Parts: sequence; structure tokens; C-alpha cells
Amino acid sequence: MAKKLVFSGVQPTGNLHLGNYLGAVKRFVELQDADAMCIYCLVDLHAITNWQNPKELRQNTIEVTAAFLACGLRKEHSIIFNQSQVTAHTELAWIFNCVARIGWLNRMTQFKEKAGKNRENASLGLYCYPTLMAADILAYHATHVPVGEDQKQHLELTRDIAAKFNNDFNAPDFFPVPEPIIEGTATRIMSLRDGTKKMSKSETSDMSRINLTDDNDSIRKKIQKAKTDPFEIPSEKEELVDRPEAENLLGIYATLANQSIEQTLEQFSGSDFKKLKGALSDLLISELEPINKEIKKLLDQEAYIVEILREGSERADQISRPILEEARQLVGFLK
Ligand code: AQP
Repeated sequence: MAKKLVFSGVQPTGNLHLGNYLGAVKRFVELQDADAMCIYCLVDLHAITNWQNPKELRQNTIEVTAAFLACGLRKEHSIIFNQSQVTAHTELAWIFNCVARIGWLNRMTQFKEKAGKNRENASLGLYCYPTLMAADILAYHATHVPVGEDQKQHLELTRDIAAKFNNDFNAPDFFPVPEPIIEGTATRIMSLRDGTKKMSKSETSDMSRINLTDDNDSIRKKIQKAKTDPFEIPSEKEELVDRPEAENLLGIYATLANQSIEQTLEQFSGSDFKKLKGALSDLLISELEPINKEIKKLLDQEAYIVEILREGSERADQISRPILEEARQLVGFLK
């Protein structure tokens, strides 16, 4: 059986937060340490679907790479690079723009959320974001894609594009239909200020998220001020329905403590949020403090980080170039 080939990406649009860490990067490290070939990408082409200050984009690319390394990704085990250095992504994305149907793209909820009311003024790139994402994955014939819950719909579109390309060009199995990996208790970490909204880099209030670069005092303060409700912690999971903030804090605790929600409820049932918040702050600090220190160290070694991305992009190019070439031939481009 062919070896697992894992691909995933993160936008260099700001500091990584706890949602990116638990929902994505921590899983990337686990997969890297299992027997899989892993390709992890700083998706700077996706980042510019919303305008980015060029200096900040460059700096964020360095910082997110530093965070990847601080979390445990290793260039010896994973290919780490920034998307814009490998041209197969954009070339294949164009082919996929011609394979995907407008009706498919019109159903994408992330576009609706991100474009908001000002839809006419959103970039065309934001609309085509999912076809570029399909190209990211399929340019490597990736078989598995670890992502948070919010990317599920885009993954389904990637699967549809792979199947339609194979069918349109009479090339059964040319693009593998990739499997999403969306598992565990942390696939959707919510905002600390509003348990119905996902924790996000672009949310204006910094109090809504825990950043990987937050110091211990900020972590304690943010958890202490996190929104809760006036009720005590229940004993049954069903009682968490309509209590999104409680569910979120308990879910984060369960993930960090490596236990189920049921075990976490057993530990805290009947107590108020003060006890949970204290224990959660301790757990967060013990998990994030070493990462935070390592990020700071790595940020003093910019040339080393740039070199990792350059090396990674060469390796990524070697894998994607022949796949793109074959796709070009299937489409009928003269060479
Ligand atoms: N709140 C979350 N819980 C679990 N997983 C999450 N992810 C993002 N937010 C959460 C996962 O992290 C990976 C990288 O995400 P991204 O940076 O490429 O884009 P995003 O999903 O748009 O993340 P943000 O932080 O919310 O950015 P903005 O604010 O710019 O939109 C993905 O696997 C994602 O599922």
C-alpha cells in the first residue's frame, strides 16, 4: 500500500493561537512522528486574499515558521516551505478554476463569512481560495490532510475537484481523493469572549484568544477574564448544550490533559469556574511556556529560518513538478 502523504497549510497572517495549535500544528507534529511523509506549508498566497502589509507578511512568515519549529516540526522529518516559492500551486489552481463549477464555490460558507456584507468588494482571490487549496493538496498527491473543523467544506470541494479532473480527462486515480483528518476534542476552539465564534487571528480583541507568544501573566489574565455563565459545572455532557463558553473551556482542558470530556466533567462537576480556570491556566502555561521561549530564541536566527524555507521549497518543487507536468499533458497543453 502507498505510504501516507500528509499535507497541510497555515496562513502567515499573524501570531498562531491556541486554535491553530491544538486544531492543526500539534497534530502536524504527531503525524510527523508517525510513519508518514509530511509537507507543511506557510500559505502566503492564501494570506493575500485579504490585503497584507508586505513587511508584515514577510515577518509573519518568519514568525509562523519559528512557531512551527518551536512546536516540534523538524526539517529532517517534514518539508517546511512557503507556498509562493513553488509555482505548481498557482499553475494547478488555474486548471482547477476551470474544473470546479461556480455553483460549488457559491456554497462555500467561509467565503460568505469572510466577505461579509461587503461581498462585491471582496477579492476574486478570496472567492477562489478553495481551488488554490485543492491545488496545494493535489500538487503532491497528498492522501491525508489534518485540519480544523472550519476547513471541512474546503476539503470536500478538493475531493470533488480531484474526482471531476480524473473523470474529465479520463485519468482514473490520477489525483488521489484525499482524506481529511479532523479528530479529537480540539477541532474547533472557540473565542474566549464569545463561545459561539471560532478563535481567530483576525478577531480584533486580543482577549479572545491565547497566542503562542503570550507570556504567563497574559495567559492567566485572559483565562481569568474568559466569558462563562452563572451555573456550576455539570456532571453530564448533555448538560453542556447551550453553554458554549463552558463547553469550550472544558474542551480545551480535556485536550491539554489528554483526557475525555467525560473525565474532565467528573473532575470538575459541582464546582464553579474559578477552579477550572486556575487549573486550565496552569496546564496552558506548562504546555506553552517552552514553546514561547523557543520561538523567541528562533526569532534571533532569521537566516536559519529563511534557509529552511528555501530548502523546503526545493524539495516541494521536486515532488510537485512531475505531477504538474503530467496534469498539463492530460489537459492537452502543447510543450
Ligand atoms: N479556532 C480553531 N480551532 C481549531 N482549529 C483551528 N484552525 C484555525 N482556527 C481554529 C485551524 O488552523 C489551521 C490554520 O488555519 P489558518 O491560519 O490557515 O486559517 P484560518 O482557519 O482562517 O485561521 P484563523 O486563525 O481563524 O485566521 P483568520 O482570522 O485570518 O481567518 C487550519 O487547519 C484551521 O482549520
